[in-house]
Amino acid sequence: MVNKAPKLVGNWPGGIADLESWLYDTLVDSQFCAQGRICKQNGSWGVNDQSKWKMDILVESLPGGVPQAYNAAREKWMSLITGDLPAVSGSGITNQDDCAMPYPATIDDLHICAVDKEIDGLYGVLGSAQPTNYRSGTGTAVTGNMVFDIADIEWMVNDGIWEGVILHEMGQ
Ligand SMILES: [Ca+2]
Repeated sequence: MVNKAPKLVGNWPGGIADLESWLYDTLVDSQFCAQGRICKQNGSWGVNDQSKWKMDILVESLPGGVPQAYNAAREKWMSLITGDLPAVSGSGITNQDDCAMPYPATIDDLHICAVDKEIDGLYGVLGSAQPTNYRSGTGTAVTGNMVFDIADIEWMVNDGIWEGVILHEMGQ
């Protein structure tokens, strides 16, 4: 959980605007989506790529959300994490996350569901994130769930900290 904290801005070497230059996988529309939401996923979602550590994301935004920022944060994490982990069968995971899309058949290497919700209005709580499933043995995260307060997204975008906050929460 994060509260409004200007110090978040300075936590990311290179600056938040530089994140756009990391992008190499665009977002596409998801097949399943709750009414009134904008649902996106990375183009390589569900693909088993053993050449690198990969994060798959579902972003289920409300109007006013900024799904592209999640992809920028995702690719920043992918650039920071080296190696590869064993893929995990998504059908073996029984606890559902907050997303309308089900898990992919293959999770390689980490699957994150990010949704916008009404939480507590402007400021206060901005969002929260937690791992929801782990690999047996190594204990590395397989799935995670992120929630952001739709009331806070506009000012975070305007202040230039939105991507930084997502990055911070993905690291939880
Ligand atoms: Ca809030």
